[in-house]
Amino acid sequence: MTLRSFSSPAPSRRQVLRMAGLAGIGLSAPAWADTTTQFSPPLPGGPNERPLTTSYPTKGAMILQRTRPPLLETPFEVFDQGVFTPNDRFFVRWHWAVIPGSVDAASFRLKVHGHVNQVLNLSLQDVLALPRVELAAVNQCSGNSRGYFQPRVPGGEWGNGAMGNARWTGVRLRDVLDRAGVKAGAVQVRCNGLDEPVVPEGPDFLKTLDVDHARDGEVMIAYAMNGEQLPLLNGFPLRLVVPGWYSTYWVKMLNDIEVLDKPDDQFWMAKAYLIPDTPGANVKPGETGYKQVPINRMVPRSFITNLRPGATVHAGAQTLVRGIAFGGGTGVRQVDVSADGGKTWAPTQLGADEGKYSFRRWQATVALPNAGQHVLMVRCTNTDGLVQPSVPVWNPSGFMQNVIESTPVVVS
Ligand SMILES: Nc1nc2c(c(=O)[nH]1)N[C@H]1C(S)=C(S)[C@@H](COP(=O)(O)O)O[C@H]1N2
Ligand SMILES: [Mo]
Repeated sequence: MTLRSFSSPAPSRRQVLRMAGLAGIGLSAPAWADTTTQFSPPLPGGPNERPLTTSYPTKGAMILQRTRPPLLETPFEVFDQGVFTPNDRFFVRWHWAVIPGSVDAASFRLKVHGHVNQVLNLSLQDVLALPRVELAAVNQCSGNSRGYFQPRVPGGEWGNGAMGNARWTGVRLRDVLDRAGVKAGAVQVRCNGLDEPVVPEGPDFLKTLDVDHARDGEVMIAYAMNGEQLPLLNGFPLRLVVPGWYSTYWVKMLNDIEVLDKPDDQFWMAKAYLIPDTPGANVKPGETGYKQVPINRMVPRSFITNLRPGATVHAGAQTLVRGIAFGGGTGVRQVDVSADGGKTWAPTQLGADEGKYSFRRWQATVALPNAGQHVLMVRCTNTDGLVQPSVPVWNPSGFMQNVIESTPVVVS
């Protein structure tokens, strides 16, 4: 467990006002003319070109996946720069396009209601006054890498950049629930944000955790990432952080928490974000009749970040290979590399441990004595002993991909 309480004073009134000011930016749809001329690498089923955009507020160059609602992917080279993903390059994903263009920090309220002793209407000051906790955790979309699924599946066709790692600061969800007083018989906790469906019949985006999970002391309501307020597009002023779980549960612009006395049966829990209840969430294309469960904990992944597919390296030299790994629902035990297409593996050296839910850097040197085509591979084993599969994951929603990545290189 890496949660550490802080005794430093709560942010000053000036800081809170600055939060309000910075959030007052508009969310205009980007003009296509603003996209730069750089493109991200093609996906197997297309498109061959995904433009970079710089026209979203508080964001640097991002791969434009969709404009309404905004889906922005982190260009992969960003992951080579450090273990934390900068806020201005952190990916963005929303389900509905009605997203407030500004949030007033002074009048914002977080409501806690339902199966509780006392309804709460907390101001940001009230939230900031609760014990402060900090935790590094990977935020990864369930559909990260969906664009590589073959056969192709519908959905946001992400490359590998629908993930990011940040140091989150906030308060325990448990502490907020305890202030309201959860009544006996409560079973789940449902979270809602300020965004809304574009049509009245559309199901509002709501996500729900079991009450024991919500009260585990790790699930937090974050008001800062990497030491700064949340960018509006990443959920200003408050978002849920559910360490080790896919980011569909990490509700942004969180303003409503409802304690339920029966299991949530609304669309986003009962119909969407279900995975096959099979090992690794795998099924065969066309297969039917399997049981489904809500997606939950992440699985281990690892990536080479300093060599792009097709990179040229010098024959005979010791080649530095480095990257990132994460254990998913738990920490990284080991990261191995292979320079012979997976026949033999060698351990890598792990970087600083930022906590079990964080990215972990790794590096190794590999000898590539012979000229020609080679395939480098990297494989993470987590502290539960779970290891990445050598065969790609497949399911009709394109969730939970974590195949061992292959990076072809040319030795010359
Ligand atoms: N309010 C709200 N929160 C949300 C969503 C949403 O549509 N609305 N999408 C979820 C999904 S599926 C993802 S992948 C993450 C993305 O978080 P990010 O945009 O901060 O990277 O937000 C989650 N939280
Ligand atoms: Mo997602």
